[in-house]
Amino acid sequence: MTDRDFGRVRLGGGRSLPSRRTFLKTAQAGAMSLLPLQSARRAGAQAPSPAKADYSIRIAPNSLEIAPGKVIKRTAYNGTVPGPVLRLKEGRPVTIDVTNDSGYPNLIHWHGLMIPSLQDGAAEEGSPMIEPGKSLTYSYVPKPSRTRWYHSHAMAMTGLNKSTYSGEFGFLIVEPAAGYPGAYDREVLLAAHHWQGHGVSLQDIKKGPPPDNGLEVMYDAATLGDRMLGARRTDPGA
Ligand SMILES: [Cu+2]
Repeated sequence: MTDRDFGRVRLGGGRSLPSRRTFLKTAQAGAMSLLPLQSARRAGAQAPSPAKADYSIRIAPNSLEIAPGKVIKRTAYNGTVPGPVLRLKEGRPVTIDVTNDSGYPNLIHWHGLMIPSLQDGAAEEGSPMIEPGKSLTYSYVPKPSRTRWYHSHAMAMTGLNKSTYSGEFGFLIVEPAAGYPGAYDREVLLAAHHWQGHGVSLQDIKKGPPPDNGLEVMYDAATLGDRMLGARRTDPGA
């Protein structure tokens, strides 16, 4: 990790977590930068609005009919599961606004990227949580290239109707700086997912005392894309 890799996390409500690099710059500027800010505040001036992010993601609940009469509740990114495809370029800085309307503390993890901990979207690595109703801007330089995914890193624990259980994930593609190394005709992105998980003990699903009493998760439905697997086709002649 180098200084160049440090980005900045902006929290909704004007709070800011400066990176080491930003902090050093601010410290060097010293009182020179503080004075105009205080003057502006006294005058009631508004802080300049931050530049528009490259991507915006809103985490919010919605529902989807995955088969006739079969409606699932989910928590989607911009209303869809998987969320919007994020197609980034290796080495090109990106900013992503995330608004948390999921109803619980949340954050997004950018899976498999070598980026600073503050931007990584994993609380156990030091990334900040986004409280309900708040926003945060992630800013980092994506690397290395590969097809990956981004997903909630909120701990669902026994709440099997939140976080990745409820559909908070999407494709994260980091294109190589030098272009694609291979040739293909078409790119198809398919996401499989299980829905409506509920915990069952092995005693519930096996006859007799099980070798252990671990808690298993069972699901009511599975989808490929937006379609439920095993749903009866309704078109005539099927
Ligand atoms: Cu991950």
